[in-house]
Amino acid sequence: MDNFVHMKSPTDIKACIFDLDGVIVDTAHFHFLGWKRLADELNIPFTEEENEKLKGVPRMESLAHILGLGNIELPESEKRDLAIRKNEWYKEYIKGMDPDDILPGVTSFIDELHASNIQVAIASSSKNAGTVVDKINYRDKIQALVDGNMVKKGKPDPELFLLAASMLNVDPHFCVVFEDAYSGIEAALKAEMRNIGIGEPEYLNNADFVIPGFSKFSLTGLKQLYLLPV
Ligand code: B16
Ligand code: MG
Repeated sequence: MDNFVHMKSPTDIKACIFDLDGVIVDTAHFHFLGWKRLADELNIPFTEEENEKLKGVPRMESLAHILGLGNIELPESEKRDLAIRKNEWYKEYIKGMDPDDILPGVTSFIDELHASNIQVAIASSSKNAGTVVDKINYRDKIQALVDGNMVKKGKPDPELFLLAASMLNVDPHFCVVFEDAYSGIEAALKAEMRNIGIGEPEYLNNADFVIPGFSKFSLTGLKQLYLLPV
């Protein structure tokens, strides 16, 4: 934790920006299943631990990482075909999703933010983010959605988060990012936003703070972490 950054931070939170896959819903697991299936077909060893490095990372970069594990070099057209296959499997996996798939405590935390006039956005590297948001009926819960179709660079580049802040018309220093991916926390740090890792501290050692999930989390708890008045 870098206290110097926090001391410079404004004493207010005006917006919370949520990652989607692995934070609001457990689609991170479906991404893993898709990549694992592809890696198995290519005889590339690929574990859940290795997959941690791919969380938040855009599709083509994720594929390049997996091919690198197997020392496989392919022409662009073949890489595109493989990425399309993984994406078709992923779309199949998310087909049956509905609001019951929202992770525990997320909606009540977001409702609490709205009640305190804190704006809410989703910023996801995924080009499928809009589909997932529709499946869980979340359009009305957010003031902005930024996805992988809207930016040139995905996480760890800060572009997604900076675009979300500008769509909300909020200075990045007044934003808090919630992320399950190391690459996502990197993006938040580059955007100079406060950030909370969701998951295991072991994998999120770059985050300001790490929590296991939202079931026991509240706005008061968030403010206390940053020593803000409650
Ligand atoms: P797609 P997030 C990220 O979404 C996923 O974590 C990552 O595993 C995936 O490769 C990336 O989106 C691209 O997704 O292939 O659907 O465009 O975590 O930023 O919400
Ligand atoms: Mg994620």
